Amino acid sequence: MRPPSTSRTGAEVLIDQLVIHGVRHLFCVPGESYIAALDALHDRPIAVTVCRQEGGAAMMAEAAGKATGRPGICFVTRGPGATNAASGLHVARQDSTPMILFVGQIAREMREREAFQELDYRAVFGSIAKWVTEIDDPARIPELVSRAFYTATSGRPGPVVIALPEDMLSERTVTADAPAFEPIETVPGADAMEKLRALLMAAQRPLVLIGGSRWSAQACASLQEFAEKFSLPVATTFRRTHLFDALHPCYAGELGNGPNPKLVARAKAADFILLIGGRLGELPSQRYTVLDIPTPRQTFVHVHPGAEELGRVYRPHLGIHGTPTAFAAALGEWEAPSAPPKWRDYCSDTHTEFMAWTETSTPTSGAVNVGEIVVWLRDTLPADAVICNGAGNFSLWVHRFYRYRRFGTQLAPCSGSMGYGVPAAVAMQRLAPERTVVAFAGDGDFLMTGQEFATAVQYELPIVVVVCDNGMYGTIRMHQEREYPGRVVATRLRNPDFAAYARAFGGFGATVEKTADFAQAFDAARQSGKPAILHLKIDPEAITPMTTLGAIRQKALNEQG
Ligand SMILES: Cc1ncc(C[n+]2csc(CCOP(=O)(O)OP(=O)(O)O)c2C)c(N)n1
Ligand SMILES: [Mg+2]
Repeated sequence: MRPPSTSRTGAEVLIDQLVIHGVRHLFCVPGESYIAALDALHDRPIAVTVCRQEGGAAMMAEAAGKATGRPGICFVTRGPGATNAASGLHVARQDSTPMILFVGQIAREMREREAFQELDYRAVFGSIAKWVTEIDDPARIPELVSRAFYTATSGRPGPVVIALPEDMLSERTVTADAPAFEPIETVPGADAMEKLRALLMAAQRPLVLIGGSRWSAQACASLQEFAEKFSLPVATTFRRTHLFDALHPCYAGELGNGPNPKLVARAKAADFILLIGGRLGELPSQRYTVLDIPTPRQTFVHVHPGAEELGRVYRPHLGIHGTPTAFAAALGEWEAPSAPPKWRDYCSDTHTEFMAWTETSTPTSGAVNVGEIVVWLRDTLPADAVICNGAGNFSLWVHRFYRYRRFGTQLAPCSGSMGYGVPAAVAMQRLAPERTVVAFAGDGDFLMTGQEFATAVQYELPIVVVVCDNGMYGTIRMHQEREYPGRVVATRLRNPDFAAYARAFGGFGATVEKTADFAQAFDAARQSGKPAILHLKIDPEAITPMTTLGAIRQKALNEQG
């Protein structure tokens, strides 16, 4: 840390603080508004990833935050840079991910004239971010940046936005650094843990649901041990599948989009639900049908790191304010029950149902079956491979068949944001060059941030992007056929040759027209050592693992009479 007597620019103070807070990577699109901060990065130990669009940069920072539990850092320029970054900021908000977005701002003396690209960031990001501020005085950078790290990581994590007036960054100041932040645990009280045990032991059909953020490999292991001791079925919520080993005999499956109907039935029939870390939002709650609002009919215990989340939607019978990490550690201290719990068979039946649901892909229309490809990858990839994806029906096959086995092997937007897979993969591979990183994307999904493939090429990141091309915004077409059968508007897509796109960017590209050709294409992609795109030609009829587009349309037409 610098002694307080050394004079530095605001930008130098800022970047020194980031180093002190443990930042090793940041993601950005440059702008003249924060050129001084870029200069301060020139000789400081932070790896900079320059991106092609701020939405991609912000999603990369969000993914880094999700993967590490520490704030992902993004730098963008004012007005257009900041508004482009909003897409990644929103993922951080909905997914409870710590993230800090730094935005270059016009010089202080020009404020309130709507100077070039001037925006009022407090107003613009007020309902997305946990906190928005603008730093006027370079001497206060240590204080406000420290607060940003605490705010982004504490309670329910989320995004923070800090605007940096250009002239403030180049002003010299004498100020002392703030020490490194320490994420704060909220530890559940012994009282609450005792009450929980009594409620659990009175149950007949208990179910544990886990989700949200603030987990760790250690917490997942402790929770797994607890589930084992008590023979408890554990389901993960939408896109939090990596929190529990899919092959563990207590795993019940993912309560998400397109879930196993048997799991939904079990959740609805449970007489005791222990929800740890998540909010049970619209998708995992199956459009708010699993728990009644405000008073669930099941005995409902809610454990959440954000005090304001407890009782916000569902009134818990017992609310426990605690981080999943601290709560899992507390569960780890529990003695096993004196006799095998009465729900032991119910637990193993639930796991058997999960295994049957995910064992082999369902038949689909066309020559490429995404489910079979996912099954092949799950049997082939190392256990620590990271699977990334964005939003679209293609992801139904990924989530259903992959069987994530380890903490940190999934990067997917609970917020349902298209375009997430490629930037998440770029960020992950940048953070962990030794790991295998695969991104699944739809044809619509891919081109929302597909230009970040150039970032993968620039940094020589050998990600493999699997583009599931069905020539449409399939999810929306599915809804269209359901609600307005046969009336297709704005969902057809005329696509480029995605393999040629990859090659044009300097990567590896291959087209896959039959399921059986995938393995060879994947191996060739890995052997090339380059970022790769595998372009899968999907029959548009193959709209979900369960049905075809034609069947959906016919059903809707029949219903209309
Ligand atoms: C940023 C964003 N814009 C729009 C949507 C609405 N939306 C959800 S899925 C979808 C279509 C996805 O198409 P594609 O990526 O081709 O996947 P498919 O459903 O065809 O498999 C759209 C437009 C969204 N979720 N996110
Ligand atoms: Mg599509």
